[in-house]
Amino acid sequence: MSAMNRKMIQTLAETISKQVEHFNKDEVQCLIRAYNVLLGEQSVSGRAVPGLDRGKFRSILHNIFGMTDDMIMDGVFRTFDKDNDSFVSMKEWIQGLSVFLRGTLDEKIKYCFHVYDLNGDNYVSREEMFHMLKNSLIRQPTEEDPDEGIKDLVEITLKKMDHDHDGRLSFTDFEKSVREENLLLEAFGTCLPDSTSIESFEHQVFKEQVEQ
Ligand SMILES: [Ca+2]
Ligand SMILES: [Ca+2]
Repeated sequence: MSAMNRKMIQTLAETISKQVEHFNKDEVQCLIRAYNVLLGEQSVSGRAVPGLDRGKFRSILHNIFGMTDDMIMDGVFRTFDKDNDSFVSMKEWIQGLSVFLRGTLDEKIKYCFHVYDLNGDNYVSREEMFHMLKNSLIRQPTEEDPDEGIKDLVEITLKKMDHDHDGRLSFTDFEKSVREENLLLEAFGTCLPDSTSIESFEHQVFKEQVEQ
């Protein structure tokens, strides 16, 4: 497997930077290099791989961005993997990071909704809310039926967010709720990085730009 040369990276960065909102050409070059390093670690066998697989991607989310919730990390993977081929390609990586690191509120609302819609039917159902909240809350060992508390929380959340009262959240319900109350953006689990991890990731990846 030959390393990509400088010229190739420049050409690629030129193309990709036109397709992403929040990175300039130099930043895209840095992100391509970082991607190749991460991918290189994966292809120890010497065979070319079509992208970052789920396991590798999850370890990046965990190690770099401090995520721990498997269900949420799978959702983030699904959201990055736009063509649904079970790999995050270079372009998907850069487009995904554009929202993940620097997205506008609009972009983040779409992103979070997609993460939370576990089965991809364009609704966040009672069951999906239950699974995610159950996963993210620490249970009280003294409670007789700990699921009851989570069921109550699902109903409270629905009451607040289900504007058309059909017992599930459509994108419109979700968007409206988050606009009214921004804290609801990550209502069902942390799926965006905090500012400290964004800063340290960007610092590490983009510092090469300065050193060159
Ligand atoms: Ca893909
Ligand atoms: Ca769903």
